[in-house]
Amino acid sequence: MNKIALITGATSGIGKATAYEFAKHGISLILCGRRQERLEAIKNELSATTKVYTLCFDVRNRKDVEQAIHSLPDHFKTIDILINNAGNAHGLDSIETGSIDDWDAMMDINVKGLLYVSRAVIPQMTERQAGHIINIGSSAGKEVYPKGNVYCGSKHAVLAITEGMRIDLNPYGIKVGAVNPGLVETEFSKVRFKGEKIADTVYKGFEALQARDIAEIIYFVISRPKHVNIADLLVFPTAQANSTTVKKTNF
Ligand code: NDP
Ligand code: 8X3
Repeated sequence: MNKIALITGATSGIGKATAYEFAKHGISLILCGRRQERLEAIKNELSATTKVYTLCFDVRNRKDVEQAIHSLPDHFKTIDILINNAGNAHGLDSIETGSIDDWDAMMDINVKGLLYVSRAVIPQMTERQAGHIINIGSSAGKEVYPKGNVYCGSKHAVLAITEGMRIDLNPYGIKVGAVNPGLVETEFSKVRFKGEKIADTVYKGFEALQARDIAEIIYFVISRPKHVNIADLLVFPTAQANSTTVKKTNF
């Protein structure tokens, strides 16, 4: 596929798996994240398969986002596909004891970071009247679970923003949609629980989704014919029925 995709959060989990999946299909890649050494390692691996450019920045920093996108060389400036994936949960606490730093991180990264990147990338799409944006939401954007409060709020916001983008970008023929996974075994819980032991138990006792499952779905979404836009997609592991119902065996 002769296209260029920009993926945020490409150093780990769903974003990294999407980079490998897209590379298989010959899509040129702009890979973003804060961990430069990981970006370099992925670039080294994938450069044999496709063209790769890396951008190291924190999506929370509006100036850095703008500078990074504007610094792209001419042959990477035409971004056909934007995967807004960077994000995490920080903490799992009841609202009355929640950490305000965690709340700031989730709103700044999952919501404002997604907006900063989108605002920097969209104008070249509207100019060309072409493009495809996929926002990685979550089952947490459809259903609130105990102690999920602010993370769920950030993902509900991602879904509202996705709908707003689809309406506003409709005159330009730009596709916009959300992919909303349930439990995916990535570094997500290590980040949420700040390296505490409980993170190791989250995906135990059932077969969780893997990052490559979501990457394959994202490739399916971006490879539909021009007239087909998958607007919203919810995917659970078979063992999961909703945010609070997961069939687990003892472990
Ligand atoms: P990972 O922790 O494995 O990956 C998160 C990615 O986001 C990393 O590449 C990280 O890169 C990047 N990132 C985090 N903070 C920032 C920041 N401030 N600036 C730039 N990049 C940042 O988790 P997942 O792959 O699971 O998460 C990817 C997305 O999927 C998130 O939006 C998450 O909410 C969503 N999701 C995850 C689910 C799950 O169960 N795992 C389920 C549903 C949705 P770096 O640290 O290098 O900056
Ligand atoms: C990640 C899924 O259920 O851990 O968005 O919040 S969950």
